[in-house]
Amino acid sequence: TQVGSPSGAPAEPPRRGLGHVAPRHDVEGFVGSFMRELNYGQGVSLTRSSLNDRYLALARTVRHHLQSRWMAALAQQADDQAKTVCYLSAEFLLGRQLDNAILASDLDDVVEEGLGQLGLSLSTLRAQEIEPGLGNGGLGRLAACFIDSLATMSVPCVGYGIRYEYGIFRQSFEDGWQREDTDPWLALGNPWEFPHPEHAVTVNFGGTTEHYEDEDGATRTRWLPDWDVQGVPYNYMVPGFRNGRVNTLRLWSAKATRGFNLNSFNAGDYVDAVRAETFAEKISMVLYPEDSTPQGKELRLQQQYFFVACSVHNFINQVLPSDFDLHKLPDRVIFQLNDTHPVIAVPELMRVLVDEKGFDWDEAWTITQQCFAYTCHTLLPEALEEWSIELMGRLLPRHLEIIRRIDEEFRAEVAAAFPGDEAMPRRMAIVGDHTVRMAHLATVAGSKVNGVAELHSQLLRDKVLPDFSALWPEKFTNVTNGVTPRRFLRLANRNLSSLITEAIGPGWVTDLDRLRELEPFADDPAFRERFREVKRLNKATLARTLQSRNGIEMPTTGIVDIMVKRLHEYKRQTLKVLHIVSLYEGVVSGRLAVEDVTPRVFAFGAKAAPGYAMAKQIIGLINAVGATVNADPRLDGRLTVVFPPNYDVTLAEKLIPAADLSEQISLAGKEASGTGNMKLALNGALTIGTDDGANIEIRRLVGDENFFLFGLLEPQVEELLAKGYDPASYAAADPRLTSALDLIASGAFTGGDASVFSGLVDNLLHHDRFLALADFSAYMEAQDRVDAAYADPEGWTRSAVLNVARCGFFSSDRAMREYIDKIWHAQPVVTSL
Ligand code: 6GP
Repeated sequence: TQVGSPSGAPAEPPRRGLGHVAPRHDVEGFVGSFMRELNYGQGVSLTRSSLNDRYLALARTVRHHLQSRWMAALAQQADDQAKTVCYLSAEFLLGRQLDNAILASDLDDVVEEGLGQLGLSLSTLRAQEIEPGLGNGGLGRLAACFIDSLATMSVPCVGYGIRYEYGIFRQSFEDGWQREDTDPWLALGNPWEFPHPEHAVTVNFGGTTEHYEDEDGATRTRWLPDWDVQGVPYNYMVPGFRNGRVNTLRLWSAKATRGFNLNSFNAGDYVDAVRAETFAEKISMVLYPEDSTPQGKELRLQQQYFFVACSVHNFINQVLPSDFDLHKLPDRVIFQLNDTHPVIAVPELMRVLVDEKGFDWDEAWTITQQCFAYTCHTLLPEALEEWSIELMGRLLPRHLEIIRRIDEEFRAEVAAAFPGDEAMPRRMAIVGDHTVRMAHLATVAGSKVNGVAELHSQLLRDKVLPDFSALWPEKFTNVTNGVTPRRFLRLANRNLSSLITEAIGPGWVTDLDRLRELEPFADDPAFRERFREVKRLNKATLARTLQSRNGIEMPTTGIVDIMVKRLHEYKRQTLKVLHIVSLYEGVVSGRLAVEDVTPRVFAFGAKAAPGYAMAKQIIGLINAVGATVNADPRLDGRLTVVFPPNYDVTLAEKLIPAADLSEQISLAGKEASGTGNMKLALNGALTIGTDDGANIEIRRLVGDENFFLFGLLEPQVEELLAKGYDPASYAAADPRLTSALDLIASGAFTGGDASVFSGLVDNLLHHDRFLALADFSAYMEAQDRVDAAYADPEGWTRSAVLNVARCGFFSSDRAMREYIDKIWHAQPVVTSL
């Protein structure tokens, strides 16, 4: 057997036990190691060191503990010949690494005490870490939760993605309008990655293909590309929770195959000298700031093929032993396609098997179909990626040929299964008139296709891919999303974690169903009082964070009402704004007595895709309404809008534990799952939500009486749209809605300038694609129920405790078990600590 080095490639035969020295797990060992990192890693003395020096030294000291397990895990994985989950994802939204590494290696006390002896504070150093923003939202964060769970469950997994030099843009507000700046997250050094340039992979693009006869007289194809780049792997450690397991996340960075042009340089043409480098490196330069709506950009297809080609090559040629029999590939790997972004891996594996490894087409196709599975994360038709045939042919001519052959054979299969139905093969085609439909390719190639919550999986079968589910009903399945309890409860909410552990012991961290044992405590007044104390502390922490991060004043009394997610019309931040405007309008018009208004803090966090004009308008509106409402003395400080810019994982970890109320108000049938809804419920927030995505499952588990349901159901939405939706009639029917819209349209929030939001109001009155006005009255009524419930602190706390106790199902550990059972059939490996 061969032993993989962390880069995946074997160096020399193993001599087990001689490979590494384990670091000491005590304060003295920690202090010595920290000082060595500071002195000899950073080259500074403690007294002369900067904050960044100290942070880097701390991170490197902590990482020793993971590295030592990482090496052992990789050696063992090669020995075990275990099946590996290769999670292919264009996004991994990791969040900060330091605290998770300390937690995973059980170093909390050692680090606190060690730093204390040196006169340093952990909280100051941890604030120095810049989070890697390598994802847009839910899809990328889910990938990060999944790899955390797989490591914690000792399942061999490699996450494969892109090391974007600039992650999701930095958001700031200028006069309330979103401004985007680059995110130079690598500028101060990144102690969490390990580059392995010696294992760079060459990735080809463009050119043509040619047919030739091999020695056996068979016709084969070769690709004659006309340009290439290199993919350099950067490895990240993915530690399991105190189980000795460390998996790998391998992110690829693009580099020019040849260095700069010395002749041009010597001739003084510096721009030309670096042209090739710039051209190559742009591929991994920046994360597309899109969420759910891809732009048909050539660079995006380059990015997708780039990381997927590197990953397939790495697994087959560098991770597997060199004598591995590729006929057995399905025993050793499953490539999980995180939405359509990595689907070009399907023709790539075919190309590798047929063109490079000499397999017959049919044999290769049988293997390929067993090696892939596809998860869909959306229902918006505009988010199902299609690539123009012209672009695909120009960039990846061999892949287009392969896709065409897969498509032809598939259409023949459909025609045979449904004789006489000519429309069906056309509807199901992978290659349409002008485009290649990546979701169809993924469905044809995947051994399984899954949605991410029950309703989503059902709509995927019934509405998005109905023909496919008629052809292959057994291919379709559901795995409801989950979130990692390590980051989003144990680390983000230490106060609640301690309270839970005190009540039921520490086992819940890796077995979240055990939160059920908290149920009886919901009826214990003393426990409820401590639970409220936890919320109070978390609100105070949030208020301090907002103050120091953005100079924002946040009251700490009243309902903390939180809506955090990407800005999108289907998520309906506008509905939330209409609620706020209506309360405000009620008070200033005298319809509501101010003392009858329940004090609330409305907290938003949301980035809008830079090209999404309406989303940016909505951000402007939230800020304009906030500025007016917060400053109006007639409200007596009862309503406060806070909208800290640049919502990211780090901020989420502060907002979520402080929440009383979780806003999950998407139009029914549009939110595939949601995962923020799970994090908030697990942290003791009650949900006000529609019958959509995972809300449905949350409500079923926590009980109707502990959830504020409102709004149209998915079939009612369909019905209303079919018979013709007239938003203006809804506005006319509810005077509160008329007044709220009038107030916005009047310029009351824009210093009298009525033009600023006239487009937004017009759009609501005349289009309102996501039926915000149709759900307004029901939403207001549900908010009245919220106020009434909050007036009874004991009842509210009881509900909050029950939300925590009953949401253990939403652990990503459970989601991973389901993927393993239904889709991957991988096994955990035994890891010795
Ligand atoms: C998101 C879905 O919008 C969200 O509902 C879900 O919880 C999350 O994926 C994880 O499954 N989808 C995306 O972020 C996306 O880009 C193409 O979909």
